[in-house]
Amino acid sequence: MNAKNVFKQCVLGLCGMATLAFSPAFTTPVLAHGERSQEPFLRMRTVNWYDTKWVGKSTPVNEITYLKGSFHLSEDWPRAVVKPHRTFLNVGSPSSVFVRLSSKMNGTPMFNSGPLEIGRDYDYEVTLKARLPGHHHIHPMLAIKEAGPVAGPGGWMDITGSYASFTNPVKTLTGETFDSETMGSMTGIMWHAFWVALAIFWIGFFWIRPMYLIRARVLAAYGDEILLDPIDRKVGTVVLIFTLVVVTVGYLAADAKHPISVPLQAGETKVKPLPIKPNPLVVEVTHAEYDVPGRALRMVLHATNNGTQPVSIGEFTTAGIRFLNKVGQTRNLDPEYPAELVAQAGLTMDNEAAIQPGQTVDIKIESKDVLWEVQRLVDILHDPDQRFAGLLMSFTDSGERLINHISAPVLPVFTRLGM
Ligand SMILES: [Cu+2]
Repeated sequence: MNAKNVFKQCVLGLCGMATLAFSPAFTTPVLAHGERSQEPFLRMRTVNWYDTKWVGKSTPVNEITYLKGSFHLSEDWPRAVVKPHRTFLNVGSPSSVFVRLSSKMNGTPMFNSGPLEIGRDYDYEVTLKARLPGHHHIHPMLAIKEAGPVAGPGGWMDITGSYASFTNPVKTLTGETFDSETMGSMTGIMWHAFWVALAIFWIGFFWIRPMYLIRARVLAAYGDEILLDPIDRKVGTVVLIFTLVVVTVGYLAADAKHPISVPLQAGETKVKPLPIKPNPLVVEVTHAEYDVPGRALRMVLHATNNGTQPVSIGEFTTAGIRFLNKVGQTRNLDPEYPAELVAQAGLTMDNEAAIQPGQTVDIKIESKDVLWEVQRLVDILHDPDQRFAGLLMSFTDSGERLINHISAPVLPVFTRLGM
């Protein structure tokens, strides 16, 4: 059995253990991996994901698939969260079930991190190569420096086949081809084993001459002077010199073997946001409240249609969760979107009529569903600034989709008021 096979057997063994450890969790149908515990102000008021597509519900090992969609960076970005000065587009998955071959934002490669603009929109596409077979919950994810990763909506993607047949050949700029799955793994294992052995020797040496507890008591009673044994000093000096020599020789050897290397994350990606589309619909939230027993966010929208066509509201989406009415269902709902994140008839309005050109209306709109509780978005009511944000999607008669970012403070209410 060669090094390559040893490494693959280790990966399979670890995955097997992980599957066994987590298998009881998969007895419930829509269990994911903890995204609901992310604070709702982060999920609703930073990255507003939309049009997420998990391309290829089932992909054989070694085949390519995609995760794509769009997001808007909320104008209501919380004061407590660091602004997106440095961000990195990633995929949230249970371990490296896919290899991310490339990620692009508005067509720009995103192998480096870079700044993004609040209030603007971005399209993204991540190219994934299937690696570990299974039924996996996959999220788009935007890592924001000093704020953490913000996960988008999760959808299931299956990988079929066998990991044993997985290869990931990479051609370097110097013309060499190697399998990145196994390249350098024995070197990594060797260095881990070496440092573990050195650490065991170091701890073991002080362990047997006398035990820690005895040393601690001597230290407390008489100070450290009488603990300094000449042999301790000698061994300490030898280990220090040995470590420095090993690190230096190791560095020089690696540098001689691979003289041309490109440090990752040395640069910065500058992505242009999508152009701002003219939006004839102006929307402002003049009042918002969350009905706790009714599980409904109720808003009063002050909307003006400055366009030439009637506009119908069809969807309110926040944190990847979608509240739709009939208009939204027919005009905007991709049937592949995870059903557990959609409130099919979750959006109602006191006036369903389209907003006519030149008209200004005050609409009472309600997004009502148990998803507010299930997805733990109701926790905004425990925040010091009780606010929500999300995207309101409306449609003109000619089929154009208008997206308005809306946000407002939310008042909790416990009885249904006459809204
Ligand atoms: Cu998940």
